[in-house]
Amino acid sequence: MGKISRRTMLGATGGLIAGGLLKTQADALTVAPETAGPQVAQADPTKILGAPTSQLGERAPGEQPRRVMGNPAVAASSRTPLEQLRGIITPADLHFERHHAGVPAIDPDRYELLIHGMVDRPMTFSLADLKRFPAESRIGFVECSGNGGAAYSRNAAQDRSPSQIDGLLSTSEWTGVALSTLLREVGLSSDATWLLAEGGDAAVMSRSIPVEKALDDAMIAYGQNGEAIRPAQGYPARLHLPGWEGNAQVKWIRRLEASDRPSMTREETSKYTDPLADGTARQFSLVMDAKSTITFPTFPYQLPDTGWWEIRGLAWSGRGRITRVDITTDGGNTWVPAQLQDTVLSKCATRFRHIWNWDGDPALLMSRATDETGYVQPDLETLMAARGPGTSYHYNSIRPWRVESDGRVFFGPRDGA
Ligand SMILES: Nc1nc2c(c(=O)[nH]1)N[C@H]1C(S)=C(S)[C@@H](COP(=O)(O)O)O[C@H]1N2
Ligand SMILES: [Mo]
Repeated sequence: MGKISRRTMLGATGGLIAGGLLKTQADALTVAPETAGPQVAQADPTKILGAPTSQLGERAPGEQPRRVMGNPAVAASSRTPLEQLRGIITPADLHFERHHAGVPAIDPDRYELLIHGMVDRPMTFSLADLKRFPAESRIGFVECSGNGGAAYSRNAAQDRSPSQIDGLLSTSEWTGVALSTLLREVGLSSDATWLLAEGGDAAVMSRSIPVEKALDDAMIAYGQNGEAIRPAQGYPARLHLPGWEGNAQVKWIRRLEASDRPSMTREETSKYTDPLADGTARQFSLVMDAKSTITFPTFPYQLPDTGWWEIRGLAWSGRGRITRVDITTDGGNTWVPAQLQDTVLSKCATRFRHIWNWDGDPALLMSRATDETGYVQPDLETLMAARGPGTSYHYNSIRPWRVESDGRVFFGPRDGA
């Protein structure tokens, strides 16, 4: 890095004025580009007037993160590029998508949410009605309970990035009306114990939600990161259930029916149940267990150099706050606490960091999350012993990332294979 002296600084500024580059306001206007948008990078940006203001901002030309997806024609999901993001918030246009029958186009003026069943006053709410109630905002993650399936194997593919493994996870600030507010409005019966939540898409996605959760922190959300919720996230309104599996957070929500039993829909009988090692299956495993993954350094990155590197990652739990994340750089022989980035929120992605001096030897990096209930993220063997080999949901085992001596990073504990 070259040294900057006060003299050269003054010289640069002096040159701009002495060269008479911008003499008048009119000159300034002629050099200003007509529209905003990606600008050709200038060798010396101090020598030319910058782009004017615009109505809609754009990303820098060299910063164009994209959702990770397979064949776009048939893909029913796209993943958040976790390793390309900073902090905890997912930009709305990079929020992962999972839909079972496409993204419906819903006219916000004709949208209605019906709440009926075991209530005193069945009612429909327009979008304007929903917005008129006292609003609340909370930052929380949504994670598909199928997230991480690629890691649930002793022979998992090694050329996988964090987003390819765990990219069905995103965090937004959700704004809407507390579901408890709407249930008070309709006079929910004290005998009601479940709500059937139904979406207005071609899948007519339907899930049974315990009233306890509905009255606790459930929200009918119409806002995402400060603007209207995106079509892929459920425009004009979705059910947000902080910390619970993505599937139950019904998008494009059009109906809630109060009942004294679960409806046993397809999504909670044939799907979204977890086979267990003893041959039975568990149902309504709605809470997301604590989980974490390193997002740097990870595949496909290659560390160019030995020395100091900051290990970075995300941890989250559906039960509350993350209280600690431990890091190992020697394959689990020693664990040390990572630094958690303030502010740590309940049922929200939490950023962790750990400074590491890489000596050039092969290293096995892992992170292990603990939440405020004392729950500790299990390793793969422990999880497999509980769940058995069958395909399932809720794959939250510790993610190992292997650094080879040439600096390349791969998923999984073993090399070669
Ligand atoms: N109506 C409806 N709601 C739905 C779905 C759907 O297909 N239709 N998919 C569910 C699944 S499986 C997940 S993981 C989350 C994904 O939410 P997102 O696309 O906003 O990330 O929405 C859930 N809500
Ligand atoms: Mo999902």
